[in-house]
Amino acid sequence: MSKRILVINGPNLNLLGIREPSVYGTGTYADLQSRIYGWADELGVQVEMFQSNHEGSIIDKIHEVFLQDEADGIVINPAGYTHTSVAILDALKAVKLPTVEVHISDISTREDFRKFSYISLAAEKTICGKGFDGYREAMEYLASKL
Ligand code: CA2
Repeated sequence: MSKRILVINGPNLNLLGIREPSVYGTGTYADLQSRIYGWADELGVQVEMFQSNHEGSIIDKIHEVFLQDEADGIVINPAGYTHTSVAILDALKAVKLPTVEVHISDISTREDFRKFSYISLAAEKTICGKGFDGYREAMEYLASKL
């Protein structure tokens, strides 16, 4: 059976392409979805995409795929929760699914408050500053590892 990857995008990423194109590019969330589904076909993996603006919904989704055995690995861009959420970190540590963290921008060269990521403490790998292609790199990593 082909491997199953859950791609989670956090708050405000549904607005991609609408504001801040100099930071996040001009592609919309729908563009990101179609690229990710295309990469999944190329890599021979199944992908589910989930976006939420709510911390608890993201935690519930992580629990759900673990408890119902619906994913073999997780790609997550926690957006603003990257820098605040011990609760998402705890959820990822609890389920122990191989996780890759992705950021469209390079958080290491932006404001100081973006330099620390709670999520990195649970992620096997963090990919920053590669735009949408960072998601592909994360999917390739999980596809070759799983
Ligand atoms: O670079 C990334 O992918 C981030 O995770 C994006 C988050 C930011 O809080 C992180 O520090 C880095 C913000 C996503 C907000 O997305 C927007 C989309 C359109 C317009 C405005 C914001």
